[in-house]
Order: sequence, then structure tokens, then C-alpha cells
Amino acid sequence: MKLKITDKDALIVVDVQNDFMPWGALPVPEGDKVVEPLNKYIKLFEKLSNPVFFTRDWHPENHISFKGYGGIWPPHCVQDTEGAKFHKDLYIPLDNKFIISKGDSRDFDAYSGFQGTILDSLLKERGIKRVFVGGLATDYCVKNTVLGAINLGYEAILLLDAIKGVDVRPGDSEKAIDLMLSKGAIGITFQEIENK
Ligand code: VGL
Ligand code: ZN
Repeated sequence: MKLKITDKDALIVVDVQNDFMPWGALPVPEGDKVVEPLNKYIKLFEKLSNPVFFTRDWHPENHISFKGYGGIWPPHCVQDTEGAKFHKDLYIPLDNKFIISKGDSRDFDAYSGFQGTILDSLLKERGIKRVFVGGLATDYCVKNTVLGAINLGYEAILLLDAIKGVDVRPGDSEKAIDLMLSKGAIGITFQEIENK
């Protein structure tokens, strides 16, 4: 498929944080492999003056999603720790970029970048109709961000060359991709973009 980026498009980079790297607290296998392809998308959106949104998991240290506090996950992405920082090589534009923190109150978790955030209103006030989504993890926060976008009326483009999954159960990421596509997301790779 060929596809052209217009002024109604935004990029959402999901949770490219140290704790989701293979050496982190909640490792995503090959999680570091999304950085290079994502940087290509980020630089393209920057060049075209389109906005780039970076979501981050941003938990208090006693967060409900953590083992010992009612959840299933090892503690990860605790606010203001090294593990919560973006991967050091992730390219962050100086202008027209937004950091969206989620899961930041103790009693609520958020797999979607839209949950408990102002992401929807930031997109709407900029006239964004379509979002390009990549990052970590395919089977949790990428999935829920894509489905959230679709439910809110956006078109969703899934960046197949810039996502990696946790796969707690083998096949989870494949199933997540199938689900996103069945709900209307369109899967692309960088080479399919016309105006790059
Ligand atoms: C995520 C599990 C727990 C994610 C966040 O970013 O996909 N997964 N918290
Ligand atoms: Zn989390």
C-alpha cells in the first residue's frame, strides 16, 4: 500500500522506556530494536512539521499494577527513575512534541495512552484525524492505544516495523496485531510512505 502523510496525521510513540528494554525490569524481547525504525518515523514527522506524541508509563512506587500491590507486573517505570527514562538513543524533537504520562496515580492503570490523559484533546485541537502508532509493547500498550484511537474515531496506522511485544503467552503479539487489524487499523512499513 502507498500512503501519504498529510497535516491531519500525528505520530504516537508508545513507551520506549528503559524498563521495557531487554535489560530492564519488565523486559520486552528485542524491545531495543524499535528505536532505529521509530527514529526514522520521528524525523520524517518532524521534517513535515507534524506533531509527535511520546507516551510513557509513569508509575508511583506502590502502583496497583505491581506484584505485592494487587497487580501482575514486576515494579517498572517508577516516576523519576532511570528505568522510566526513554531509551537514550530515542530521537526527541525540540519542537512540536508532547510527552504523555500515564498510569501515574496509584489506584489506576492505563495501557492506553488515551486513558486518564489529555492526548485526545491535544489531537483534536490540532485537527488530527489519523494516528501512526509504534513502540512497546505490541500486546499491551500499543494494542490498547490503537484500539482506543479507533474507538475515539481516529484512523489508526500500525507501524509493523516499529513494534515489539512481551508475549507472556507465546502468540500474544500476533493475536494483538490480528485484533487491531480486524478493528480497522492499517498495518504499514516505512517504505510504504510516499512523501519520505
Ligand atoms: C506495559 C505492561 C505494564 C506497556 C506497561 O507499555 O505495554 N505493559 N505496563
Ligand atoms: Zn505499567
